[in-house]
Amino acid sequence: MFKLVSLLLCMWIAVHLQGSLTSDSVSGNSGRLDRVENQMAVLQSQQSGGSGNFLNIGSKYFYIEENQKVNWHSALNICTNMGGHLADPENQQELNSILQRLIRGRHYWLGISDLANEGLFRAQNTGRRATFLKWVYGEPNNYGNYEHCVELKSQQNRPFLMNDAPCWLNSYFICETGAPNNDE
Ligand code: MMA
Ligand code: CA
Repeated sequence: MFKLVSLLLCMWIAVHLQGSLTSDSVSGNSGRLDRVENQMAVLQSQQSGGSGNFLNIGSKYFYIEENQKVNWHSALNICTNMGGHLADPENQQELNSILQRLIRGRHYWLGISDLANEGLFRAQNTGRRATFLKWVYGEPNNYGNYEHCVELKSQQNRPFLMNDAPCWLNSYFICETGAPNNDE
């Protein structure tokens, strides 16, 4: 009799445990985790992104994130939360000033993608076709059919140039703003 009661009790516990671990609650938790991670990233960027870390080029300011790697969409959120947007350098002078500061071997997200139309690279900030694109030889190649976000990368001591890469990859990133937020 005691065995039967404890067996029933175990079954009851098992059913309830399973109920609380449905795929719904697991995906809900990972969504929450994503948001927490994103918020952490924003706070870290704000901490390191004081005015001193913005690079003034002409009328623009660029912020180069070197402490944390995130996917393209998180990079977008972080730059927006910093009061700017994921960078889209518009000319060689802007690009050169950025390139000097990048660390070789690293990859940096830019605010350019062909997520809306394959093969048509748009600046995220304006939604318009990106006018200044400097590709690595052979790029963009939409490798594996899943490369829709543009990064800066350098290979084997070659200069940093653009490459289309999978948006879900974690990389460093570059934000841009008209005026840096000195309050952070
Ligand atoms: C990697 C990746 C691609 C790039 C190729 C170039 C294998 O994929 O970085 O985006 O186009 O390398 O060889
Ligand atoms: Ca590519």
